[in-house]
Amino acid sequence: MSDRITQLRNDFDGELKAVSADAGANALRDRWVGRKSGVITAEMKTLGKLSPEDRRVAGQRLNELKDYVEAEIEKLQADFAAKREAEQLVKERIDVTLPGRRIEAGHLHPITLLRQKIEDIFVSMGYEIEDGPEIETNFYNFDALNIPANHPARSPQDTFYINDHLALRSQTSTMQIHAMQKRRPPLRIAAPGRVFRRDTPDATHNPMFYQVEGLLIDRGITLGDLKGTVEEFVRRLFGPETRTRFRPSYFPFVEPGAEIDYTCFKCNGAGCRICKGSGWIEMGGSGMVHPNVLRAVGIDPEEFTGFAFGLGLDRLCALMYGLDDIRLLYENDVRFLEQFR
Ligand code: FA5
Repeated sequence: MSDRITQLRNDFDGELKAVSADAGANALRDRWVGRKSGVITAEMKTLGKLSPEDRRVAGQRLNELKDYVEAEIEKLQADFAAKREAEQLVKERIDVTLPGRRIEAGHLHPITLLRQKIEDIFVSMGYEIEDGPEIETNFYNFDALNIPANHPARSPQDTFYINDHLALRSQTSTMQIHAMQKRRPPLRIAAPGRVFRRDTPDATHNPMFYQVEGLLIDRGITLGDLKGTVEEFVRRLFGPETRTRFRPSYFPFVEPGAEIDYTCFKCNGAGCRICKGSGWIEMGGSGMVHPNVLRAVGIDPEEFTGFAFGLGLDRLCALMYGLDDIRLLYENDVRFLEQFR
């Protein structure tokens, strides 16, 4: 029996050496000390055939062998676990000296940047910034602005109607009426916002675009004040060299009315691709507020006069950044927008 137990231990040692993974260690334990069919368990069962003295000695040695087998397998499994952990540490090692990954922060849209710049200029000139509804009644869209019943601007071909009485505003001039209803003159407001027209989209037209309205009402305001204010605004936006010119034009809500041009910021008036060789760029409309508009909001045109102007932000933005199509501003292509961070 003694030789047999020595042989068993040698066999176990041989098998132990051949195990190379956790699963192998578990199988080895089942094979040697498994309760049902383990080699040592089976050997224990044969002890009954021995004499009492041999049984005691052999039993003791088999128990020692069992303890040995269990301890060796446990040691092997602990080795495997340590090896696994060491490998994992190498795999997951972090080089803390590497530079971090840059987090992409959001940024403002070019139209928003321009709008903020324009708002800052108006505030520095003593204007208050106003906001107002994008859906308006016919009173704000047309009647109060002295737009006659047969005017083409009222036609469904030009304006987005919601029903007979409501439409999307087609110009920020509607804000003049809200501002004058809210407060009494003297008043100075600038109102940037979105406007909507049934224009066919092309490089310089979009059905939704931005305007900013300026309005000043006080006693004794003249066309000279309008010109001085617009000239100062344009100089603050484009630099001290920029000049403006006024071309007579018609808008129902002003009298007289004028279109505003300014010297091209690119060529300074010499003529270039941006201003199509003319040296001038059109910025928007303006004029002295029509007496009928003042009357519509209960202001006496004999006592107060004022001027208003409305500028298109999209074309301004396109010109400033050298864009050849204003629709780029609304396509939400991040490759385009990322250039403005
Ligand atoms: C007006 O909208 C007047 N409310 C301006 C005004 C205000 C006159 C106060 C007098 C007193 P106009 O329709 O010309 O005017 O538009 C002004 C500017 O809006 C244009 O110069 C242009 O820059 C811009 N604009 C007009 N239509 C579009 C469009 N479809 N897409 C992009 N910009 C446009």
